[in-house]
Amino acid sequence: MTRGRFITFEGVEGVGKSTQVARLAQALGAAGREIVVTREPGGTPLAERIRALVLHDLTEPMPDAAELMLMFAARSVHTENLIRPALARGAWVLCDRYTDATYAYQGGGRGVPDEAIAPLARLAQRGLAPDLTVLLDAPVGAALRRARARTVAADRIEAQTTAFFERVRASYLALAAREPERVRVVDANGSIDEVAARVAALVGTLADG
Ligand code: Z5A
Repeated sequence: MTRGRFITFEGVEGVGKSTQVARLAQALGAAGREIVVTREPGGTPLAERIRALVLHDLTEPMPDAAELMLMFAARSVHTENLIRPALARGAWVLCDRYTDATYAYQGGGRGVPDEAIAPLARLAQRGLAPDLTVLLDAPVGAALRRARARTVAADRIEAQTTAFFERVRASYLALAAREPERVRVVDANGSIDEVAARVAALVGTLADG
C-alpha cells in the first residue's frame, strides 16, 4: 500500500483555509481517492476536548506555556490516532493548520522562542511532516474582514489585536522562506474559484509523486 499524502493549510484567521480545504477535498475525492479532512487543534474526540479548553475556556488566564503545551497535547493525539493511520492506509489527509501554526501564533504572535517549540514538535510528530503546506496569504486587514463578517463569536486567540496577526503573518512568510520546497505561498486574494485554481495547480504536482 502506498502511503497517502499529508497536506496542511496555513494562514491567518479568515484567509480562506477551511473553504479551500473543502474545495480541494471535493476535487481529490472526485478522482476516487480516500480523503480525510481534519483540523487543529482538534480532529479526534479527545483532541477536540483539548481544543475547547485552549480556545474557549475563559475561566482563568492561560499562560503562554500552557497554551503551547495544550496545542501539542492535541497534536500528539491527532497525529497518532488519526493522521498516521490514515496515511498508512493510503488516504490523503487535508489538515486545517498543523505545527507551522504553533511557530506562527505561539512563536511569532506570543513571543515563545523557537527553541521551546522545536523539542515539543519532535515529541508530538515523531518524524511525521507535511508533504506540502499551502500557506494562504493576504493582507491581515482583508483576512480579518472576511472572518469578522461571520456571526460566530471570537475565541481567545481570534480576539487578539491586528498587530498580533501581523506578527503571525510575518512568521508564516519567514517559515516559507526557510522551507520553500514544502511551504508554498498561495495568493489568497480574489474569488474562491480563483484561489482554488491556484491550490489545485500546486497539489497536482504531488499526485504523480
Ligand atoms: N492555533 C494556534 O494558536 N496554534 C496552533 O498550533 C494551532 C492553532 C493549530 C483555530 O481557530 C485557532 O487556533 C486559530 C489559531 C490557533 N486562531 N486564530 N486566529 P479556528 O479553527 O476556529 O479558525 P482559524 O483556523 O483561524 O480559521 P477561520 O477563522 O475558520 O478562517 P479560515 O478557515 O482561514 O477562513 P474560511 O472560514 O474559509 O473563510 C472565512 C470567510 O471568508 C467565510 O465566510 C468564507 O466564505 C469567506 N471566504 C473564503 N474565501 C474567500 C474568498 N476568496 N473571497 C471572499 N470570501 C471568502
